[in-house]
Amino acid sequence: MPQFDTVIRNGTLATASDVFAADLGITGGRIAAIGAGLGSGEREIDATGRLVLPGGVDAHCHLDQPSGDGSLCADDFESGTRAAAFGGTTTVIPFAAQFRGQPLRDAVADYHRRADGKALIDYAFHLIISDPTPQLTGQDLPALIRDGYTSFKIYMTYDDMKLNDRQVLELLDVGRREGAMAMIHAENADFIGWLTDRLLAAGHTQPRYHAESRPMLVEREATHRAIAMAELADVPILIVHVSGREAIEQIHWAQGRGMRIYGETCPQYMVLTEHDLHAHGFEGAKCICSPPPRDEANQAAVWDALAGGIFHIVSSDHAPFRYQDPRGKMLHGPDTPFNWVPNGVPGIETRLPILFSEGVKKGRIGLQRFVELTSTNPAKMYGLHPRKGSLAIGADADIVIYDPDRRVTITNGMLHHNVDYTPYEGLEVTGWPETVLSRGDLVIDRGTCVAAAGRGSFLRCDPPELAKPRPAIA
Ligand code: DUC
Ligand code: ZN
Ligand code: ZN
Repeated sequence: MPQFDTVIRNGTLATASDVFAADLGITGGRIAAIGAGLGSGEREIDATGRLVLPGGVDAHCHLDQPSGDGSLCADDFESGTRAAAFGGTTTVIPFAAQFRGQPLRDAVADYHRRADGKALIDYAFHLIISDPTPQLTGQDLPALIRDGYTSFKIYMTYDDMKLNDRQVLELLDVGRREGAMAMIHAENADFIGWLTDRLLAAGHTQPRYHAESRPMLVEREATHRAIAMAELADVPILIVHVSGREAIEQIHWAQGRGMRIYGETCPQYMVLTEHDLHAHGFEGAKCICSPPPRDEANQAAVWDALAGGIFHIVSSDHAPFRYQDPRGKMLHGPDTPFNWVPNGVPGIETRLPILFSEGVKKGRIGLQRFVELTSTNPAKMYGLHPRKGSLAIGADADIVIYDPDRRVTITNGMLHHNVDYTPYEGLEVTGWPETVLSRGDLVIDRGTCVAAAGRGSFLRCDPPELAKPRPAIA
């Protein structure tokens, strides 16, 4: 009689703190044992020469998220979570976005309908607040936080989403009272509007001008203001998708003053530059995202902050829009002006491989730091730890068996999202996820998806420990 449902044998286990040789036993969807020479399993997986990692937690991705401009989010919860799983991610936290005028509960119900019966892996939701009425701040948001939606995103830009400073402060105050994590998109909307009008008036409509309409100082100013608001409200915040040095300096400065300011960055800021927006014809639109990719010096600053501990998490910010598509990047035809091009790049499947190859393999970060940034910290940041994000007895058996030596040239044809391009076409990486388990179930078996849509479960998040204000010590 086998002792375990599954035993993963002879692998090298890596957590945020340790790397060691061991077998791992799974029973009832949870990790039941870690040790040498474990008893038999009903299923035996040989992980010789492989890394055994906690499954990735992609805490910033957009799935089946409608926008007001008529563009279409190319991935729904089925294609998006399948692609995520192929890339070694076992938990996603996309957004339930509120339209102005929409009751927040209705937005949440809408996204549950979108996810239900489709997701292949487990998922939680962040809220996006675009209309912070007294009803929302007084009743609806606190109730949802108590129901397990313990994080919300605030936009300082985008006309249909942006909040003014007073509204941001009101929301940070709710987060403080109820124990939720606030994620801030930090770009100054008026600066962008002013620069955009000048560029368009000069006839500069091509994709490359997207970067000129949102220079680093636009992000630096908003990052500083967000930190000041967090200080005033006395609450931790996370600055999402940080693109370069000047914003990093603001976060580092705040951390140096003892503030709980967290930072997220994404692979696009490690391997793309604004030069990619200059590509021939309209091709640069493929890399339009906000904030935009910067230059090599900013890439180096991002790597320093990853290695030096300033960043806490690496997410994909997967925002999938098709290129050759009137509901995608070519929303207003093949010469769509930069300010009408849907913002975002796909990257849910390539997040781990790019960070592993460019980071671990090239010696910029260690393996434990890789696990921390891609799995453990995102689980902690959003109240899912220790259930997710670690290889610990009793944790969900969400596991990636990773081939650290497989050499892959990324092409869109090998990816599983519903997008007709990848911004990483031709990028050579070393290391790729081979087999992926979610709650002990095989999802990806040596490169083949064996899971059914709808097996993923909704996760209620706890109030994150990291969202707690610093205690006042007399
Ligand atoms: N920027 C965002 O803020 N969200 C989606 C994609 C993007 O580029
Ligand atoms: Zn954003
Ligand atoms: Zn985003």
